[in-house]
Amino acid sequence: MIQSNVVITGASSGIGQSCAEIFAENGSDLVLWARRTDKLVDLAEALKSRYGISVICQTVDVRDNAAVVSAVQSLPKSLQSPDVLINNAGLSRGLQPLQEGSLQDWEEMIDTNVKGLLYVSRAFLPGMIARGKGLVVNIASIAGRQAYRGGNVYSATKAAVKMLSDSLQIDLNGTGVRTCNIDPGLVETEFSEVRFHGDVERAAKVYTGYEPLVGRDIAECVLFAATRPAHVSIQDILITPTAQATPTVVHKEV
Ligand code: NDP
Ligand code: 8X3
Repeated sequence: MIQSNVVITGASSGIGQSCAEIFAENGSDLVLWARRTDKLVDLAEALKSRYGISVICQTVDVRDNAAVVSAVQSLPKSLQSPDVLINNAGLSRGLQPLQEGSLQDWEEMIDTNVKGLLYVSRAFLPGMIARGKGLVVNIASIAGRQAYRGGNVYSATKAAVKMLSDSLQIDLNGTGVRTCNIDPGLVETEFSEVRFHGDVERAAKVYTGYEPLVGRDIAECVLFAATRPAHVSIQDILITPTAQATPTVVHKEV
């Protein structure tokens, strides 16, 4: 059991939901953010009754800095400087070559994955630094390490996340606040359904012919980083399915 409070962005599905579950199992109190309030509330009710923890749900679009700041300010003081902040909210849209890309898709990815992560970090970090402890986890991606066909803007946002994680290592050095960057490969979540604008069949094909990661695999990495002793910093994790070597080299049984 760990005594901590944990803020998770993008907790309404996938990796964020798994993080909520694993920290709840370990006795942490939670602050859950996403846009889909109904999903957050259902998850919160289940976790509260199963584990007796406290959960605050906040409907926040991380692209809206005013909403981010106001959500943080409305939290009880102790939760404004959490033990763990998980910057997980993010998405990809489309897989077209750059020359055919949709500006709307690009803006949504950049505003969420990069600017949203910055807004959330800017709002929570001063409190965490004042406490002199805490962990920021940034969920980046293998896509930020290597380009693949059609990944262009999504990959660029995740390379930006990785660079922001590296920058935080330096900016937070000496403050007691740690940073962990996690680069997952293929994880079966709502990710591909969102990427393909609701095309469920196309999304399902991304995860067939091999055993993909599940949200829990990533949540276990986050929990591991969060439960190291204070002198240990897990800076960087690359985690893929065993069948995946690079973003595009994936061994599939057909
Ligand atoms: P999901 O689509 O299942 O979850 C994405 C989460 O982000 C949802 O809870 C969604 O909630 C939230 N979200 C999206 N946009 C916003 C927004 N503007 N404001 C607040 N919340 C938002 O996908 P994953 O769980 O897979 O994705 C989680 C993270 O992991 C993302 O950053 C993704 O890029 C990254 N990742 C995923 C991989 C994969 O293969 N699945 C691999 C590598 C990285 P709601 O819609 O309710 O707002
Ligand atoms: C998600 C993994 O390879 O589909 O970040 O881009 S990938």
